[in-house]
Amino acid sequence: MLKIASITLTEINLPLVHFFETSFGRTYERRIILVRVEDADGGEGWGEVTCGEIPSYSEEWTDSAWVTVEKILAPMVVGKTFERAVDVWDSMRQARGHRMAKASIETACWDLEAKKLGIPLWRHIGGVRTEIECGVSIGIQDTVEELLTKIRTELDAGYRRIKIKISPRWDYDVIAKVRETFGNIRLMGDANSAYSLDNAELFKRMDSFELMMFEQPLAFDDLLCHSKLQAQIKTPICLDESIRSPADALAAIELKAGRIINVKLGRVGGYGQAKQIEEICRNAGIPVWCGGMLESGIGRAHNIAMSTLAGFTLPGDVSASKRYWHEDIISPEVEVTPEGTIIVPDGPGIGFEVRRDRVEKISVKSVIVEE
Ligand code: OSB
Ligand code: MG
Repeated sequence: MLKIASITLTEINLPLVHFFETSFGRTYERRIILVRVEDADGGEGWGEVTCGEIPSYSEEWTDSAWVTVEKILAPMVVGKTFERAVDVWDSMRQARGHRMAKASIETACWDLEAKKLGIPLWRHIGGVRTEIECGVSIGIQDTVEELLTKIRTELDAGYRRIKIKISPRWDYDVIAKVRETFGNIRLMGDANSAYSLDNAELFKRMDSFELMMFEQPLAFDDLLCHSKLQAQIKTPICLDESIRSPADALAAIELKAGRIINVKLGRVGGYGQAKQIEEICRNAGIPVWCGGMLESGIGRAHNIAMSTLAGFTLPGDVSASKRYWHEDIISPEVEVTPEGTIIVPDGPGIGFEVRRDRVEKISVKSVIVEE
């Protein structure tokens, strides 16, 4: 049983070790909202809003999420008693959308619940593995040479698959060069909706690269077009932005809009929704994997937990803290083995300690919502 006494929001600013460029643009510094839930017994749980700094990947962004959590969602949860963390989702049903904002509270409540039970979160959500496979997502670079150097570094570190971002000015020739340089590595491309069905011929030509998948080639709200493209190409399409709910997953599967799904805790609204999507996909024979949103250690810890669910059979965008930050906000930092895996921590809850001193140092504002 959880009685939520308060929810604290803290915005931290964290510069990335290296800028991250997608078809939407470049990010140099993250503005991340951390959420701490405290219950009546003084127990705590941590979550993170995974939205970006501008509403390009989704409608949510840092400042919109802040007011949504503070003014709308936290008041729906604070002061309430929940039988189980999975019930928290329902208490926010009056608010439509804003799934990343909702997930920050929901995932924090799961961490709180697992800590109260004294068990690791990954076990609590029903995870089945103690080690997860890691891949990396590499942004668009200034030159192809820089991209090749980065890929070399990540392969040497042991990562099990390489994802590169693609866009109309960074696609066929770049992939050709990567294939020519590294041969038959496990490689995929993420377009973040940069193309339209008019580009079908290009995708047919890119079938020859035998990529593991093309991630989200077309518009975020257009399953029908993805199904038309998938019917014309051999390479599996993986949906990211398009899948926000279990209903979206069911529709995508029925429409044959893709053959793989990337699950992000924030995008779908937390563990309750993610577990439903994982089950739908597992029953339909659709592999899923854990996507990333350049999270701080808190969001990353949640991604590690989610990746232990049975349906997560492909390497995720879950990589070491040091690829993103000079210094993370959790202890220990997330490390990847030379075999390209993360050993899932066995402590209670997310299994990493939040460094409160460091969070305070990089905090730009904080607010507490209580009864
Ligand atoms: O599309 O998967 C994406 C980062 C921000 C927004 C969207 C995406 C990404 C990534 C990075 O690909 C994944 C990561 O390393 O966290
Ligand atoms: Mg993506």
